[in-house]
Amino acid sequence: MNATTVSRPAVSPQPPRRTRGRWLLLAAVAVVAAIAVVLGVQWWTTGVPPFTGGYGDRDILFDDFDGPAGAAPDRNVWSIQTGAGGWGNEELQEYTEEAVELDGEGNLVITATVPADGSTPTSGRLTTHDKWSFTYGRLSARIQLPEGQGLLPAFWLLGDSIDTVGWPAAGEIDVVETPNDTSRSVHHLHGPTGRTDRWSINEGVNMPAPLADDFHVYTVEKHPGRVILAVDDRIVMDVEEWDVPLPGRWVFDAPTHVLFSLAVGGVWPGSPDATTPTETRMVIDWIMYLPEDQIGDVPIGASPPKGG
Ligand SMILES: [Ca+2]
Repeated sequence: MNATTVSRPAVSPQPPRRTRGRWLLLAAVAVVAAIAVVLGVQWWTTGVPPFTGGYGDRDILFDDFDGPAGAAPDRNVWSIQTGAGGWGNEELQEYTEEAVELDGEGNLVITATVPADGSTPTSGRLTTHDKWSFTYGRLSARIQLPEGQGLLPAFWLLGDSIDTVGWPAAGEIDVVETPNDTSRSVHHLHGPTGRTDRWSINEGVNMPAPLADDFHVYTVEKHPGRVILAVDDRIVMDVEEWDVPLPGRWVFDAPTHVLFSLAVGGVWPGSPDATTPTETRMVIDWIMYLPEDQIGDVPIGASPPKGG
């Protein structure tokens, strides 16, 4: 063996200053990129824009729908959605601005008009999307539902991520729907299975009297891994994350916004017929949100304290 002396270049214990600066810059860029990716993924999957802290949850939403007859509901909270085209369910109506208005007596009214001559029905749909949403807590609305062949009134929630991940990945909670008649209330949760498929949990509950006869309080409560629905003080659905059929995913621990709609026709209720009234009204007296920590002893289905 030949003992050779390998001459190595002198290695300084620290990289030269310029190299170190470059590494620091690279590291900083990597950290910023990682944060951007995390925030972007969060925005994409939950619909919550970064740095907003998840709008909604800390705010009490209460709308008594006071205002002059014919006025639109508060534009800071509500957007009226318009248009025809079936809305994904082959619905017949065209949603118009005029179909959604305050009645001057403290109610928000959606009017469905089904012309006897068979021309296009008109109706209304409104949402809090991009204006108000909540992740956890209790949301209630006092509503007098309409009924009639081909009518589908609904109080429902969609995940705020609907614009990015689409349906059913964003999740849908149907607090109450009553296709055609109101002797029975129908309730659904819809979520994603795989990339495009959906899971559904459905409940139909017979009512002692038609819901259309009077106002009732419809409630959704969202807690981590749990959704509860109620008609007045009666719990009609109580679903936990574990109840979702595998490989379905639970997507409700994320912000959801509110929709009220009165659809006409379509794949579920079927078309209106000669028995359908020319004009029907879905009347909403109030909507109220309580954050989780303020539910306390307030019984489910309770009305808000009046006055003020
Ligand atoms: Ca009211």
